[in-house]
Amino acid sequence: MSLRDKIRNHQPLRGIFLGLPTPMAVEIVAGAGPDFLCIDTEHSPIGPDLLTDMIRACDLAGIPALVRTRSAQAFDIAAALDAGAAGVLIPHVSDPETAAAVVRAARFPPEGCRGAGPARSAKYLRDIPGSIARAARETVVAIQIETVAAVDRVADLLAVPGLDLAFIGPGDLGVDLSARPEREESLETLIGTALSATEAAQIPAGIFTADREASRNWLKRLAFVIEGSDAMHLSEATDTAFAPL
Ligand code: 3PY
Ligand code: MG
Repeated sequence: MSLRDKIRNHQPLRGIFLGLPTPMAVEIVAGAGPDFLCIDTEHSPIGPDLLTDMIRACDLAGIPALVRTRSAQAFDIAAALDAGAAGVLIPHVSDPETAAAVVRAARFPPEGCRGAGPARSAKYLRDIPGSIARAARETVVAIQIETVAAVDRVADLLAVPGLDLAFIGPGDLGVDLSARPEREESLETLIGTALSATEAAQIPAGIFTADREASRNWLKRLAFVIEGSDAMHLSEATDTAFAPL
């Protein structure tokens, strides 16, 4: 079953962000058995060449690769999907116009205007019709709700056709909230507002969390969690292993 179908079926999914710029990180983290991996090009030095090799490593491990794009720009979305990603996670989508542009960039006609070409996803020109049909069935389009503006317009955002997942970024949402002294709600209240809207709109929701216990709790309400990153787990493991004797 494709990752998109699992998301649609609300099958509980746990993934990890990958920011270490090497396919070796994919191989190491894949060994832990995540349901998907999310290669993070927003907060890492992973460029297009390396991105392709890291997606290849995910394919070899049999684990679907999402790519968190550097931006909501069409060329960043096309680069990830052409390289063979199962889907894209777009950071900082705060208005319906941007969400609609993301869907247009990620989907082939008639839903969007993604360009067809001799990419890895199209087996280098050998299978353009097949790749278009596969994309229509399987490409995951996910947006991050991680600004106060996004929560304020969350119902409008989620009304944009073609979205598969709304992913809450508590880190950036908290940073944005703390820069707005006029706003009296807590971070938890904002997250609650966003999640209630996803439930009302019947759009699957996910969230980032740094630790296992929080993840266990979120999975009682949501079916999609990204639990830390490779660098985060490496630092924690190293701190524990190298604690003073
Ligand atoms: C955030 O918390 O801001 C994130 O982007 C996590 O994915
Ligand atoms: Mg963020």
